[in-house]
Amino acid sequence: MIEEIKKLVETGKLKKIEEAVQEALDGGADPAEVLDSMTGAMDSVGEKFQKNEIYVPEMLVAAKTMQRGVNVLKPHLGAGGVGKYGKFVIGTVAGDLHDIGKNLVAMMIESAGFEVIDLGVDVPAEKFVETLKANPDCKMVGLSALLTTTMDNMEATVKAIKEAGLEVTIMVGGAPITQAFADKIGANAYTANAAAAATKAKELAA
Ligand code: B1M
Repeated sequence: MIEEIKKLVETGKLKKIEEAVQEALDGGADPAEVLDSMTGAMDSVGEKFQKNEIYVPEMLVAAKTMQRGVNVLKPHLGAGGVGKYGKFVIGTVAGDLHDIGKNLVAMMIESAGFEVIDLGVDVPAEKFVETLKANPDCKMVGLSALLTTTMDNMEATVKAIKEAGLEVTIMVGGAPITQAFADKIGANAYTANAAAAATKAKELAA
């Protein structure tokens, strides 16, 4: 079943994914394992794209298929006391339209007990600053980037937040981001995946 879910995402079978995920859950599959299979599918989609075996439209359908699968999974990925750790602003940095990973991070952080303010994708540095100023009780912000070309915009966003004098904890992540890059740009924390981001956010908020 797990293998079938992976294949459905890889091949963008939009109409079949919800039923397949539901069936797997009903059959006792571990929700985290189902999520891993879909994430793995996106990795192989990325590899095929790189080899010119598929193109942007196929990549997009695979992404939509995964989103639908994640929606079925969402209620099963754990829930905490909403907002007990305060607010958490999150967004994908300017120039970057990738949001599956960011959405997963937002979901896990919300489940961990934060009130999430999701600014979406292609978020200019000024929008992060503006939102944090409008929410002075918010002490944490998360930036996501999936393109090597938008890593600079992540750096510029960190700089803008600091220059605005905002005392917030800045968390960063996304496929091309590393601990070394996070250190270089002055972010407070880097995590490699959504579950680790939620654990780290709780740790830093405590
Ligand atoms: Co794009 N794309 N894409 N794409 N795409 C990549 C990223 C790429 C690696 C594919 C490849 O070539 N192998 C490549 C980037 C190469 C590079 O920069 N070196 C690439 C490219 C080139 C492009 C375009 C330029 C293609 C084009 O138009 N020619 C274009 C750029 C558009 C833009 O952003 N301006 C583009 C477009 C797209 C689509 C729109 C078609 C679609 C995105 C749809 C969407 O997101 N709604 C898409 C997709 C689907 C991908 C791949 C295949 C999958 C991404 C994904 O969703 N992964 C991707 C290849 C890959 O990553 N293997 C690729 C699953 C997701 C769960 O993982 O997002 O990594 P991820 O998130 C993880 C962690 O990174 C981490 O936790 C998440 C969950 O555990 N994480 C954080 C993420 N944010 C975090 C924040 C944190 C902490 C952890 O703290 C705050």
